[in-house]
Amino acid sequence: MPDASHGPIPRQLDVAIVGGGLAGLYAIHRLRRQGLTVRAYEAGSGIGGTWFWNRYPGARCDVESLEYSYSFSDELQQEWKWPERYGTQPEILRYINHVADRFDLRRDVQLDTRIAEALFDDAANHWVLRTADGETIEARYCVMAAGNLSTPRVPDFPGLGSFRGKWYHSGLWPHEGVDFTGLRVGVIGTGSSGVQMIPIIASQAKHLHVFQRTANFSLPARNAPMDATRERNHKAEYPARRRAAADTPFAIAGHAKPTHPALAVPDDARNAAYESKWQEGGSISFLYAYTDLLVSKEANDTASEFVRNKIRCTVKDPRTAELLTPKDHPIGTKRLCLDTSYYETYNRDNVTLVDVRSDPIDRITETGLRTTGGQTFQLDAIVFATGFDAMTGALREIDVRTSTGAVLRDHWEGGPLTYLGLMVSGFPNMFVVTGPGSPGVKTQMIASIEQHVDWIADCLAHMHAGGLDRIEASAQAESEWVTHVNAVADSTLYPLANSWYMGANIPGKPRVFMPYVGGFDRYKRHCDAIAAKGYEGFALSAHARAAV
Ligand code: N01
Repeated sequence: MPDASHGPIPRQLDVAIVGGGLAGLYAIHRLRRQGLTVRAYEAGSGIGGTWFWNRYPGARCDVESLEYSYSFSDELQQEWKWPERYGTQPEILRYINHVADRFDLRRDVQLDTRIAEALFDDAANHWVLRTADGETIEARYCVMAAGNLSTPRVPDFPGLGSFRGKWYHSGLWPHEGVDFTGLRVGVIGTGSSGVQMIPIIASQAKHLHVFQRTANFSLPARNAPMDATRERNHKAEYPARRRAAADTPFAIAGHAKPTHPALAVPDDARNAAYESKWQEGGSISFLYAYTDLLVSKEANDTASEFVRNKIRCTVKDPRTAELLTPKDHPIGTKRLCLDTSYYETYNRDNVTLVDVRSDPIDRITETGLRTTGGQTFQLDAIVFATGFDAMTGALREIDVRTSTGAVLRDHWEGGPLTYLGLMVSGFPNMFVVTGPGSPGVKTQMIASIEQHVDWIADCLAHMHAGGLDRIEASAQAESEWVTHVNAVADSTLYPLANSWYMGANIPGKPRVFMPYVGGFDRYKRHCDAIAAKGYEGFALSAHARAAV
C-alpha cells in the first residue's frame, strides 16, 4: 500500500480526481473555480473517457446532441454546432477536446496514468494515491470520476490466445480503425454496442456471423443532419430547456409528460401513439408514452408487443425474426438500444444470426469458434461487443482502503453500498461521481455529472466556510439509502431483466440493482434538501483543529 515515507516528495493537492472523461474534466473546471488545487489522473493517452475508448464502427450517442452536452457555460452551448441529431463518437470527442482547450483544463490532467491504489491516512486526514508507475499523490479529497462503463469485459472463452485472426473489444477499439472489407467476421454480443456496429460491419465484411445470447429491443434512432430551425429554437431557449430537463426523470427535456396509463387508452389509439413515437425515433419518447410502461407488466406488454411486431415485419426470414424478438424481459428494463437499420441488416445475404443461448460458445479455435453443440465457424476477425463490468468495475480495480482497516472491495462484497451514490461510509473525503446508488446511468449522463460535481463543490465550499475538513457518510444513512434504492427498483419492472444494472452480465457478480431509478428530478431535490439540512446523514468535522 502507499507509503509516503519513501521516494520523491508526493504531489500535494486539495482534490485528486480519478478519470479524465466528461466527469473528471467538469470537476477540474468547477473545483478550480473555487480556488482549490486539483489534478485529474487519466489512464488513457487522451481525455474523453468513454468517448476516447469506444471507437467501434457506428459508435454514437443515443441521446440527442443538443441535450447531450455541458450546460455550465451558455457561451459554450451557444457556440458549439452539432452537425447531426445524435453525435458520433469522433464528434463528441472533438467537442470534449474543444471544452478542454476553451477552459484551459489540460494543464490539470495527467494522461497515461492509472491510479492503482488509494489509501485514506486517518491521522493525516488525507488520501494517498499511488499510480501504477509508483508516483504518489496526497490530496485532502478524492473524487472518483472513473466511469460506469469503463472496464471492458472479454468473456473467459478458452482458446482466445490460439486464434490466428485478429480480435477486438468495442471498448478498446484501435485508434487507426479496422477495415473489415472482404473478411469473415464474428460479432459476439447484441447490446447497444453490437447493435450499432453490426450494420456497418455487415456492409464491409465478406460474411458476418452475429452470435446472440439474448435478443434486445432496439428502436430506430432516425438520425439526420441537424435541422437549422430546430437548432436555432433550441439555442434560443437553452437555459429554460436545461431547467426543464432537470425537472424530468431522465434529465432530458422536450418530451411531453405522460398523462395516462397505457391500458386507459383504446388499443388503436395506443398503437397509433407507439407508431408515432417509432417514426419520431429515440427511446425516451417511446418509454415516456404512458405513465406506467416501466411499472406495470400489462402496460409494458403492449409496448413490447408493438416492437416485437415491428421486428417480425422487418426481418424476412421468420426463424431469424423470431430469434431477434426479445421475449425474456419487458421493453426498457435493459438499456433500450437505438439503431440505424439494425433489423434490416439481417435481410442481407452475407449476415447470419447464430443463437448461442441454445448452443453456447464453447471455445475460440485457431480459425474461429466452436459451440458446445459442435458447430464451427471460420472467422478472420472476432469482435467482442460483450460489455463492461458496469458501475463498480472501475472502483474495484483500484485498491481503495483506509489506514483504519476499511477495504472498499470488502465493503462492496455483497454489492455496492453508497449514500446517495456520492459517498461510501468508512471512506471519508472520497466522493463518487454518478456511482452506484445514483440515477446517473439512467439519465442524460452529462446532466447527472454536472449535478453531482456541483453538489460536491458546494459541499466543499460549505466545509471550507465552516472550518471543516472531513466528511463521511454515516453507516445508517448509507444503509437506509441502499434500502430505498432497492425499494424503488422493486416497485418497477427493472429487476425482471438480467441486465448490467443488476450485475447479471458478470459471472459471480452479486445480483443487486445498482442505479437509483426514482428519477433525476426526485434525486436532485433530495440531494439539495440533504445539503440544506446541513448535510444530513454525513458527519462533518474539523479534523485539523481536533488534532491540535
Ligand atoms: O454491452 P451490454 P454494450 N456469450 O452489456 C453479450 C452504453 N452504451 O457494450 O444479454 C455470448 O449491453 C450479452 O448477452 P446477454 C449503454 O448504456 C451506449 O453493448 O448478457 N454473449 C449482450 O448481448 C449500454 O447499455 C451506447 O445474454 C455474451 C452483450 O454481450 C452499455 O454501454 C452505445 C457473452 C453485451 O451487451 C453497454 O453496452 C454503446 C457470452 N459469454 C454502449 N457475454 C450509446 O450511447 C456477454 N454477451 C448508443
